Amino acid sequence: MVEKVVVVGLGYVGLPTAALIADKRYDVLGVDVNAPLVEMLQAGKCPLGEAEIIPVVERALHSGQLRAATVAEPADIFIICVPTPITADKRADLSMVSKAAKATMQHLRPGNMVILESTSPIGTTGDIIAGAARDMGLDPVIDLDICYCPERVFPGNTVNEILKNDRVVGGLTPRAAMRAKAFYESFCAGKAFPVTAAEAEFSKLMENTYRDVNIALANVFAHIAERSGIDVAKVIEVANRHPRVNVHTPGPGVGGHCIPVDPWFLVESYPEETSLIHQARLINDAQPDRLLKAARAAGLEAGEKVAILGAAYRGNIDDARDTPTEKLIDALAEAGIEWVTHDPHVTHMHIHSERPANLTDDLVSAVRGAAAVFVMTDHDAYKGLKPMSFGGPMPRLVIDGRRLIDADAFVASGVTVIRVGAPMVSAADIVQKIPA
Ligand code: SAJ
Repeated sequence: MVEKVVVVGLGYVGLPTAALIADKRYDVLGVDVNAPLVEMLQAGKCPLGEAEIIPVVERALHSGQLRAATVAEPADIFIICVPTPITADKRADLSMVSKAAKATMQHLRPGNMVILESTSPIGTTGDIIAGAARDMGLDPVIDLDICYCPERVFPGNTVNEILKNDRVVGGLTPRAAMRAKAFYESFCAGKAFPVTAAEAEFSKLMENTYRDVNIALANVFAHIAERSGIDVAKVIEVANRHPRVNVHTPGPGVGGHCIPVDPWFLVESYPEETSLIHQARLINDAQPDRLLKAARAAGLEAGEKVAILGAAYRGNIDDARDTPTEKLIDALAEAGIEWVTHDPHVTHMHIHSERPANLTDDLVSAVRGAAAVFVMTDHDAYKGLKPMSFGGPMPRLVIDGRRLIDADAFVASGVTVIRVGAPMVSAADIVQKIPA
């Protein structure tokens, strides 16, 4: 018998997951409260821009194995993939999980499996999902198999990551965990590791917090290097030759919908145990402001214009959610400096403060008249960037948050270059180094 799966939440994770499950000949219904999105899917079109996702989603839609609707239906398996953002005061906002749980529960029957994939504080599956089941008169342990199975998707490589990564499958009961393991292994090549739901919730938060703290450590190493006149990149390269060392890459801050958010879930629930995690968050969040302070110290003034290269939070993707560029824009606005943002991939960007991003995909017009250029995203388009790409008069300053540009060429063109984790270099420094 073909099992029916309902996926609630058709975003960056839910939609490709639904399509890949449909590809394995499950009967899949994707549900989302966003009516225009559902209409687009009903018309056979994929709303996501990632090249590998589009054919998978459109094939699933055209075959009829994947349908889309704004309301759920009875099914065998329910997967909840809705966002779990943080509030302005850094608390987990689980309202969408609660709403999705309630909407799902109306269709639940004994024997169903319910899986939460959204990143959540420890205990959420037991509290919210099992709680909603109880409210419907179902016993969450006897009548249902309730699980927490976190996604591990790296945007830009979504399809591969869903299909190939190992999974952690947490059950409220051992039976639920083993059922989830069989389900994920039926459409993923990766292995699924059964644990409890709380262990799986903690694992997801641990994975992303591990990354955030390591990036913060790399940023602190960069600060030390800037103070001591040493190039951190060179030191990281040799330090990483140690077999048990893997220093991460310092940068302009940490963006995306996960890493800057998830550690706060631990900080909120365990304030006394998480001073290291809290501090790492603050260090990473302060990076854009640090770059601006360095530029101000090098002479950037209020009333001047700057160009920001990169809106995306990471290289070669069109995703600008919680990007460090947003924090830079806010800091620029507060300093009375004007900005234009260039990005070859991002076409729209939501800024919480509602400030305009002034986005363009034309590099020459973006840098025209700019006193300084900030490199914020590691897009391939910026690798080895040379002065001639600016096509006109040079800015006084380039602040390279990603260590991407051809710094020597810019300095040779009279530009002062500030790089994360390296001493500032100006044309005057080079002249001084020329032996008499
Ligand atoms: N970054 C650095 N230095 C580094 C690595 C990253 O500054 O050494 C920055 C990036 O530029 C970016 C931010 O950190 O702004 C986050 O980037 P990321 O490479 O950690 O990628 P995400 O946020 O797209 O994906 C992460 C992944 N988690 C881990 O690698 C532990 C992914 O597997 C998760 O599925 C995803 O979070 C998620 O959805 O939770």
